[in-house]
Amino acid sequence: MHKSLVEKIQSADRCRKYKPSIIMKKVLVYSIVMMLIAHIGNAVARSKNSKMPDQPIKLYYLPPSPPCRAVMMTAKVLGLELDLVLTNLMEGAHMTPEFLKMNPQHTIPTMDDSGFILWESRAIMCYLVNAYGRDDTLYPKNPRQRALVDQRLNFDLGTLYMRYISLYGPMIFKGDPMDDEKAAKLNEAIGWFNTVLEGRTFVAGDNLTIADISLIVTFTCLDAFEYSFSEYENVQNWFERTKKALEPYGYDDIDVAGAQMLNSFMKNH
Ligand SMILES: N[C@@H](CCC(=O)N[C@@H](CS)C(=O)NCC(=O)O)C(=O)O
Repeated sequence: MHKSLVEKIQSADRCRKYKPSIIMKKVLVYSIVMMLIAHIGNAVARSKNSKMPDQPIKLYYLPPSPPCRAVMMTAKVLGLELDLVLTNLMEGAHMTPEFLKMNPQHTIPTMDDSGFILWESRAIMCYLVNAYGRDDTLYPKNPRQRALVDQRLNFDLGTLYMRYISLYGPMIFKGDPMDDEKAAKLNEAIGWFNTVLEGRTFVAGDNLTIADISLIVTFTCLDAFEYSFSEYENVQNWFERTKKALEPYGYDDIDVAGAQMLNSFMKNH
């Protein structure tokens, strides 16, 4: 059956009338589909490249604690969100059955990354870079470069921080006076560190690593306690450089603020 001329004209008119809007709809649907594809593509790329944890990492901490401050600044440099769980040592929050089940050594910082529990600040810092670092600059994969970072971390754990806490622990927590013999031991360690820094920008080379972050918290405390180390020129220059490098990553809010809390704690004894 042939359409009548009138019907043909009406049909053509309908086409003219609706064609632009159909095209617009198609363009709209196409754009939405393309946007969705791009969005999903970006999300996939993000999840592939940026290695972010599925949920914020829990960190049991207390603001003045030097090893907690080192972990918190490392997380900031890595762009990691932390779920900070205030753990009041003075109230025994680290001695509860739940805490001891997690960390029988009852120390902070303690980390819980979706059920993976870790303590010892330097081990946590290494883990965070290994697991979530976009690159390895903070903790190099090259065996010799990594060995230098490890050596500095071990020097901090076994020597520098030990001597610092042996001097300042009794002063902060018991109100003891300065012990000159312990101060001399601390100065000896600072002197070794001064020699290691000769000709270096940061402790293990040309760029900031977790060893700098671990070591600076001790010097931030000494600075807050007005313990002079300016005669160690390399240390003083490294301290200024590292402070600057960490300024965008909470140096003032995390490290200086925490050290000042310890200082007022000591003074109020
Ligand atoms: N070497 C450990 C030291 C941890 C540590 O001694 N933390 C203190 C607070 S700054 C603590 O938890 N003290 C409570 C306790 O030992 O019971 C680290 O770097 O994480």
